[in-house]
Amino acid sequence: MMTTEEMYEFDLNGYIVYRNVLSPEEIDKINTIIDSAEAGGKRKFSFFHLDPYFLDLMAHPQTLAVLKVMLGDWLRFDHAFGMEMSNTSRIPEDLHAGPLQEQLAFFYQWSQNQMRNGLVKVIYALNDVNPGDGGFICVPGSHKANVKYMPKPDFPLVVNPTLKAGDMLIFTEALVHGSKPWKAEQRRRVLIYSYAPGCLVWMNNDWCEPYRSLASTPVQKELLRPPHVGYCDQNFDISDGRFPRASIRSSVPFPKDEVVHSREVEDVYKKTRHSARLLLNGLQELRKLIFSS
Ligand SMILES: O=C(O)CCC(=O)C(=O)O
Repeated sequence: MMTTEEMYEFDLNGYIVYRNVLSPEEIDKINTIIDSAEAGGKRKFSFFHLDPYFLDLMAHPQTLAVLKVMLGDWLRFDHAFGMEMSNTSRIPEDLHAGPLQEQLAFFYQWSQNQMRNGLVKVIYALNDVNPGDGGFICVPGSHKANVKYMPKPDFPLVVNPTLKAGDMLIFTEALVHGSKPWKAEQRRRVLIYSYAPGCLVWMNNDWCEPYRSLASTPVQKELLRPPHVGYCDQNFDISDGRFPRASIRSSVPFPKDEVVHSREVEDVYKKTRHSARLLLNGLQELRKLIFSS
């Protein structure tokens, strides 16, 4: 969930910081995995395949509770990558994204007393970001901009949020954002997870395919499902020729366990209905035999 103050802040700025989401032990663990696989060292790097822990992090309960407010009950995971910068990296300053970009995958809207987002990104900071260090920058409020204009990174309204290692920054891709070269002695390393409403995909969904079989919890499985309107899944049955009912999966998937329950109930219901049909057919055959003899 998000408090009213948090919603107000996110609505005003287009991003929000949650403090101390990852413990020092978790940060050590992440860095050890990345270092031992020699996966870091690049401006953008892949890490998701390195350890099942990264699937657990995808389904972090505190993060999901916030994302449910931003993306609705059927949210899905889209893709993830890491970023690393040192003060010798040659990283061009950049600002990009903004409202209604990327074939409308980036949007922010508030209607019917509810926040609605397209793609949303979660940045886990693995080191402190002090004022002026560089890294993530954005133009607060630009997710609601009405004038088509892409400011330069030295635009006076650009901010470079300060973070502590373990903090989580969530932003809507409708926000104009980007990077500034890194100035601090200590290198910058972040993990970035992207999420979307259930029916929206940004990254080609083949990206998620290798991880589906590795998902170890119902919530992880739900997050990795291909994009579609949440309740319309493969259980959608039109074999009886009737117009499909959109209530086949009526309960929302997570973070509660109810989806497992509803799927099990649905499976039992289908099997029972099938057996009942077979029994009925058998009885009719029997009846024919009795009355024709
Ligand atoms: O954190 C950064 O340096 C920039 C991240 C970014 O631009 C993005 O994920 O689209």
